Amino acid sequence: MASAPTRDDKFSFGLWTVGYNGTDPFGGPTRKPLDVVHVVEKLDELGAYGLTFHDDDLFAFGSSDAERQTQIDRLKGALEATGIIVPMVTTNLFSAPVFKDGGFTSNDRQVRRFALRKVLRNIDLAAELGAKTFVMWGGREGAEYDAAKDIRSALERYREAVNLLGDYVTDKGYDLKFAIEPKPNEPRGDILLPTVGHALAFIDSLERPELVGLNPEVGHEQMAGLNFAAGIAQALYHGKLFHIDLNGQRGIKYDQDLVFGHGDLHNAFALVDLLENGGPNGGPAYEGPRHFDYKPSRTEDETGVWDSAAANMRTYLLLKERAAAFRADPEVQEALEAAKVLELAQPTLGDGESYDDLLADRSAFEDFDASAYLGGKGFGFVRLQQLATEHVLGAR
Ligand SMILES: [Mn+2]
Repeated sequence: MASAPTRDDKFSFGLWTVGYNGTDPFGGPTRKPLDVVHVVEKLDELGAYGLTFHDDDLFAFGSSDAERQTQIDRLKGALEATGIIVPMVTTNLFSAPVFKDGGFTSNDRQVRRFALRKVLRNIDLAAELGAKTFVMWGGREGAEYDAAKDIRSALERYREAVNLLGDYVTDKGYDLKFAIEPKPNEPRGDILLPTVGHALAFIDSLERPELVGLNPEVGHEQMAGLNFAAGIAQALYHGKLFHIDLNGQRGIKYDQDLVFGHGDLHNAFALVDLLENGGPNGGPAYEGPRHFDYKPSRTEDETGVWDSAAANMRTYLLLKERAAAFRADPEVQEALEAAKVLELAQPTLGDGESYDDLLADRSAFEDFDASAYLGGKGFGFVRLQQLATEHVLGAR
């Protein structure tokens, strides 16, 4: 049952994930801080290939240049010693008090200028470390009160910021793309670009849309009651799945950041099936990092931290194995055929057919027996879903 993870699986973890000390709004830390060198060594031991981080995860907000450089050098040493890479870097524009009304979209113009400088500095570091993706999660870009934020101005400032960053990486010649991470709420009452769909429309308005894609997170879409696998399918459809945050969430509530698969397991199965088997020739539809953005529960000690890190990867690989078995099952193939799943790929109009041709086609309307659908012509979608369930449970 599923082999151990290897570098080829492209599993990566945020430094803030395994490094989460258990603090929540109702209680302080339950674990001591983890050193970055130790984290890199443990992730290497567990079979991951990448580490990601916010600037403030590596060196505390307000660090001197010397303190910052010491931490960067320590990280570089650990990367060199292990072969772990940094596929993605992101900037913390949410923890420090200065960002209490956001970074790029704070009502305070001086804060917006400071936020841009913080990000530009971190983009230089991302490029220096060879990261290919720069994630932007605007957790504080939002509001609690409708009168307090002019949403159209806020979106225009967001756009101004991302356009500037696009100019910067282009002028510097950096091989770096941006990935916007939507989230509906928390910490703000309402966050700008709350879902995959909102972010896709925003990206279309940018001066360099080709540089900007998405970093959707399982729990964030599910907090809005949305189907994550379906959102990922649309991101892929628009060529905008630049990165992905895998975790678990149980319904519409606070952001749980559970282990991948410890929430909606059916949707996690559909997601892995899509990522691994949804490509044009049945192969992977997505080639980037399988990045885990989860939080080890505050009930766990350090053993529990590494057990949960390993659980993310193992669950992903088990689902990948189950998805392959699902696709290979002749009964599934027959059920897919009966459900006309493949027929949806066939254009509705014939080659070169016009609306005049359609209007002239009596079989499409006058002679079409729509009444046959009452009591007949079922699709068998439930049978198909049960086959999927049986594969998830290892019963087939
Ligand atoms: Mn989350």
